[in-house]
Amino acid sequence: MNKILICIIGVFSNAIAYAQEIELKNWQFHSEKDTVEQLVETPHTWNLLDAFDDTPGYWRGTGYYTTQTTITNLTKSYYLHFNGVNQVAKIKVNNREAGAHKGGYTAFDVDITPYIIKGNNTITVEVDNRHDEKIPPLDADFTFFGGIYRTVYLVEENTAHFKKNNGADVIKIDALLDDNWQGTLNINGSVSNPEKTSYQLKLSLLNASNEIVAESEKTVTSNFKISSEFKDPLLWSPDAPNLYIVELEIFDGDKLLDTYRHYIGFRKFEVSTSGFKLNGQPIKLIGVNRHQDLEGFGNAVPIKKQLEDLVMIKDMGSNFLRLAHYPQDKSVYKAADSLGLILWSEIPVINKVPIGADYAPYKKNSIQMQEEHIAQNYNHPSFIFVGYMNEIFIRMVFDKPSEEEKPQIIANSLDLAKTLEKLTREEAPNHITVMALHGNQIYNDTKIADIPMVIGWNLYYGWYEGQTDDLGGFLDNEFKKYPNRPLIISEYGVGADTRLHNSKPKKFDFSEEYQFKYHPGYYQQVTDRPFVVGMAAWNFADFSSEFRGDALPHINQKGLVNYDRTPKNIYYWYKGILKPEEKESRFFRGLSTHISNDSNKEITIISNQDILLQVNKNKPIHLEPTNGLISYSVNLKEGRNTFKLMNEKVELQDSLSLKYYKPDFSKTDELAINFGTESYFLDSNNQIWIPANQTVNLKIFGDVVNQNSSTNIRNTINDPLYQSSLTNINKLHFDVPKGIYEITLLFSKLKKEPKQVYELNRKENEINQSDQSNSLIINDNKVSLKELDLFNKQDITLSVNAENGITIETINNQVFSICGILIKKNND
Ligand code: GCB
Repeated sequence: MNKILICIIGVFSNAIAYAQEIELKNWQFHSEKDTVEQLVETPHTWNLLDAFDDTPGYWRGTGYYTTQTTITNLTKSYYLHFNGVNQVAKIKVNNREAGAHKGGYTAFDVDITPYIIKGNNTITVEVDNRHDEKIPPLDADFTFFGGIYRTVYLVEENTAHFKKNNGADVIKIDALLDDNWQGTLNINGSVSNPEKTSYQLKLSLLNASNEIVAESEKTVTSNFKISSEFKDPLLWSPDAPNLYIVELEIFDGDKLLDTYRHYIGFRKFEVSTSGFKLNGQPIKLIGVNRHQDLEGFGNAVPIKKQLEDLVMIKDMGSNFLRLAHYPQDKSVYKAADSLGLILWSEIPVINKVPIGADYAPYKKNSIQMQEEHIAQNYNHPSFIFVGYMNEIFIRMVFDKPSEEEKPQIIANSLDLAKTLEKLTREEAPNHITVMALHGNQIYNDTKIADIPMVIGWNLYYGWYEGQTDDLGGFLDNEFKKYPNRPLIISEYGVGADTRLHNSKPKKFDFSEEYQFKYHPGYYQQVTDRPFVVGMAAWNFADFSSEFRGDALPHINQKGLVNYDRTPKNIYYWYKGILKPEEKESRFFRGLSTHISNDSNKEITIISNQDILLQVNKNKPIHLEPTNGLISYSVNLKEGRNTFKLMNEKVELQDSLSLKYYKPDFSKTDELAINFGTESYFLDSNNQIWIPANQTVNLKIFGDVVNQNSSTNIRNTINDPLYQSSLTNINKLHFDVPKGIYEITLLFSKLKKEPKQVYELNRKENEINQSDQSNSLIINDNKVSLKELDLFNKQDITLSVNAENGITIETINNQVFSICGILIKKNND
C-alpha cells in the first residue's frame, strides 16, 4: 500500500510543472472573535476545537489572514491561486481590493498584477463562514469549517499566457476513442493577450515514462481548437489506469510564453439500464463516498493525508468514488487518475433551495460553482459523473412548509435542476450527469428525477427506515416504473462505533456487528441486479457533523474506517470480496474478553478462500466462506482461548486470543454493568461494560424500562455509557461475597430526543425520567444525588461494606434511574 502512495506522490511532484508558483504558507491570523494575532500555516481552519467541544454550535464569522511576499519583476503577470477558502473570501493587495470569491469548495484565481509594487507586498484575505442563504450549501450533515483550508499559491506568468477563468487555465482536453480504439485528442483553449492574435502552439503527448510519443505544431489564434490523432493508445481504466501527459507550449516566435501540462487518459464509457460500460466492458461500480475532513485537522488536511485516503479506498478494491458533497482538493482528482478510480464529483446544492429574494443570487452562485467545478476538473480521466444536487427535497419533507411555500420550493428546485443540467451537458458534453435523492417518491412525483442522465438513490433501509432486505424491492419497483432510467445507490450505511459490540445487533445500537451484518446484505442485493449501475457506501470514513449525536458526539459514524482512518472490521470484508485475487482471511475483532453467562460464542471470519480453523488445541476444521464470510459457533472454555486460521496450504493467516469468564462475583472481583442496553462497551480505561442481562448476581425490582438517547453527553468521551439507562427501579441487589467493595454509580439525565432531518422515519424515543429520586440508600449509606443537568454526567464513588450483598434502594417507595455501575472488590 505504501508503495503505491510513494509512487503517486512521486508522479505528482516531478511531472507536472505549471507556471512559476510559490506556496504562501505562513500567515498572521486574527478573527472578529479573537483579535490577538497568531502565526498560522495554511491549510488552516479556526473551527478545529469548537466543532468538537461540548458547547453546541461552532463559531461562524470573519477571520483575517495577512502575509507578505516579495515581487521583483513588474513586467510579469501575477495571480493568487486559492484551492479552497470557506466560504466568502475578499482579497486585498497592499490595502487595495483585488478580488473576491463566494463558495467554499472550488478554487479561484485573483489577478493581482494591477496592485503589486516592486519589493514587499502585503496580502490580506478576509474570510467569512457565516450562514448565507444565497450560497450553497445552506444545510447539510457536515461541519462547515471556516478558513483558508486548502493551499494558496502566488503564480507568476508571462503577460501572454494561457487564459485563466473559473479558477483554472482555459484548456479543455477530450481524449476520445473511436470504434476501433484509436485515439483523438481534441483541445480547446485560449490565450490571454488581446494585442496579439497569432501564436505557435506545440502539442506533445508524453507517456508514463515521460517519453514523447506524439508531437505537432500549429499556428493558432487566441482562441484555439486543435485536434490530433493518436494510434493505439493504452486505455485508462480502474484495472489499468494508463495515463499520458498532454503538454501544450505557446510561443511568440522563439519565445516560450507559457506551458500547460495535464495528465489525460483515453477511455470511453456509457451508462444504461444494462449498467456501466468502460472501454466496452461492463463494470459494476462499487466504492465509497468521501468527505474531506480528518481527525486532528478538520477540513484543513495536508495533501499527503488526502492521498493516503485515496490509496486506502483503492486498496479496499473500490473502482468508484463519490466526492460527496462538494468538489475536493485538486490532488484528490489527480490521485483518482493515477490510482484508477471513477469519480462522481458534485457541487454542494444540498437539502434545500431557498424561496423568495434569496433564490436568484443562490442560483447565480450555484451556476458559478458548477462552472468552476467543471473548468477545474474537466481534463481528469477520473472525472466521469458530474453531479449538482443532493436530497434537495429532504428539508421540505421534514420541515413541512405551508401549502403556499411548497409549490415555490418545488418550482425553484426544478428550475435550478434544469438550469444546472443544461449547463453541465453543455460544459461537460462527454460526461454523465447525476443527482442524488433520498428515499421518497416526491422526486418522481415532481419529475425532478427525470432530469439527470443517472439517478442516485441514498437508501438507508435497515437504519433510518425498514429492513436491509427492503432494498431489493425498492429497486425492482423503481426499475419497473422507470425501465429506461439508470440508477445507482449513491449512499447506504449505518453508524458503527468500534467500542460497541452486540451479539444480537440491531438498528441504532451503533455496534460494529450491526454494520457488519448490514453491508453484505446491501452488496448482495445490488450485485444480484444487473440494472443497478453501482453502489457507494456512506461513508469511507467517519466525519464531522457538529450538530450530530451518534455514539461519539459531533461525528457521523457511518464510516468503514474510523475518523483517524483505522479500519473497522467491515473495511476488510469489502477488501476480501472486491479483491478475490488477493487471498485474505482474518477474524472479525470485537472485544478481547467474552464476559457472559453463555460460553457459546459465534466467531466471525472474513475470508475469500476456504480455511482451516483451529480452536484451542483441537483438530483444525475446514470451512468455506459464503459472501466473503464464515460464522462458526464455539463453546469457550473458561480462561484464555486461542483461535488460528490457516489457508489450505496450512499457512497461518491470522490468530486471535479470547478470554472468557462468567460475570459471577464468586469468580471475579470486578464487574462493570451498563444499563438500558444489550451492547458491550469498551471505555477509555479499557474497562468492558457488560449489559445488565448478563449478570448472574443481580436482581432488579420495579416496573423497569430501558431508555436511550444518542445525544452528546457533556464531560465524557464514554457517551454510550450515559446514553442508555434503566429507569423506574425500586431496588437493585447484587449477591456478592462478604467484603469491602468500591462502587461507582453512573447517572445522566436524558430526554426525548429531537428527530434529525436524516431520520424521517425513525420513531422518537419517549423518555420520562422525572422520577429520579434525589437520594439512594446503598446498604447503610445514604447517598445524595445532585440535581442532574440534561445530558451531563454524574458519577458517584463510595466504599460499601457488604455483609449480605449490596442493595441500592430509595426511601418512601420512590424510584430511580441509573446508567451504569462499576463494582470492585477491595482485596487489601
Ligand atoms: C444522507 C445525506 C448525507 C448524510 C447521510 C446520513 O442521506 O446525503 O449527507 O450524512 O444521509 O448519515 O444521515
